[in-house]
Parts: sequence; C-alpha cells; structure tokens
Amino acid sequence: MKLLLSLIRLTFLVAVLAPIWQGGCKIKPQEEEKRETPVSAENEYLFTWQSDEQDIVPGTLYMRVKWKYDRKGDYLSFIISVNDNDYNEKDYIGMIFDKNQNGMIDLGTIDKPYGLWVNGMTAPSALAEDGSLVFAKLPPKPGGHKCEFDPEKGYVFEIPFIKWQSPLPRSTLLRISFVDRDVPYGKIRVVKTKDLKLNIKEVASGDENN
Ligand SMILES: [Ca+2]
Ligand SMILES: [Ca+2]
Repeated sequence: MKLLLSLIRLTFLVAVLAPIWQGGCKIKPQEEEKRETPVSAENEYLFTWQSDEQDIVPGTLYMRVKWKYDRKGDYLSFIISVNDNDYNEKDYIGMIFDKNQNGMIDLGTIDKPYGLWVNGMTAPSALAEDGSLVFAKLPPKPGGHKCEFDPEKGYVFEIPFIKWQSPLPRSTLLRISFVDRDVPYGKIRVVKTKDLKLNIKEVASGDENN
C-alpha cells in the first residue's frame, strides 16, 4: 500500500513539474538570443583627437557619428557632429565607402568619395592620403545634406540619404574625414577616422514601421 502511495505521489510530482521544467527551458534560449543581438550599440561612434594631433580647435576635437539603415527604402542616413569653432563655408566632411567592395578604401576617385561642404553643396572629388579631398573644378551642386553651425558646439551634419547601389551590400567599410579651411598653412587641418566596418543589414533601423 505504501509503495502504491509513493508511486502515486511520484506520478503527481512528475505531472506537475514537467510543464514548469519545459517552460523554464523555453525561456532560457530567448534570453540568450536577446543578449547576442545588440540592437543599436554599433551604430554610434565617437572619435577624439588631442591638441597635438590637430590644429582645428585648441583642446580636444570630437567627431560623433550616428548612422542607421532604413530597411524599407534600403538606404543609409547619418548625423555627424564636429566641434569646430569657426564657420567657413568651404569646411567639409569626406565620407568614403568601399563602393567597389574590394575590402579597402581606395585613394583617388575609385571609391567615389562624398565631399560635403557645410554650405550644403558638393562636387565630384578624389581622396588624398591624409583624408582630404581634391574637388573637381566643376560648378558645385546641392549635396542633399544639411549642416548647422553653433559657435559653442560646432557643426552638425544631417545626411539623410546614401545609396550607391541597389540593393546595398550587407556590409561596407567607411572612412570619414573633416577638413577645416581656417587652419593656417603648415598646421594640421585634416582629421580622419579609422576605417569603420558597417554591418548594414544587421543593424535595426527603427524605421521599419514607417
Ligand atoms: Ca572652421
Ligand atoms: Ca574600395
């Protein structure tokens, strides 16, 4: 009789605990999945150059780069801020993507650099070793970007739409430079980032429902 009671108890325990156990197993992989998929951690970068690395500002120069990928429109957009302290309409940022997908940022016109002046204009350009661009002697055209200047904070570039092929590749390298035209000759007026690897299609856009 005792044995029978023990068996009934055991069966009851198994019946009650099994779903809880299974439930516990189901929850765990979801938690792990979340941890392994950072949503926005890699689409913001901050670069700094100390006073011995540039003559654009007296102290530290900052460049903050935020970008996102819009899955629906298959394009990239950027917000880039640089704390330059004096406005010059020919100051510009250079953005060079590995457009020919050969695994490197090429000098010259091969990767078709974007040179975006703070006055909203652009012209075809070639990339030089130091990160600066040599602009073609052609009439400039609107670049599709906007730039605001605040003497306290510097420039904020809004670059809403970049798409050089369709569909965009899964990933690309990107080098960004900034050139300040107000720096006297012989001083350091150009800064450039290391080459970033943008994993374009792994980064959430935040615009999926738009
Ligand atoms: Ca300047
Ligand atoms: Ca290239």
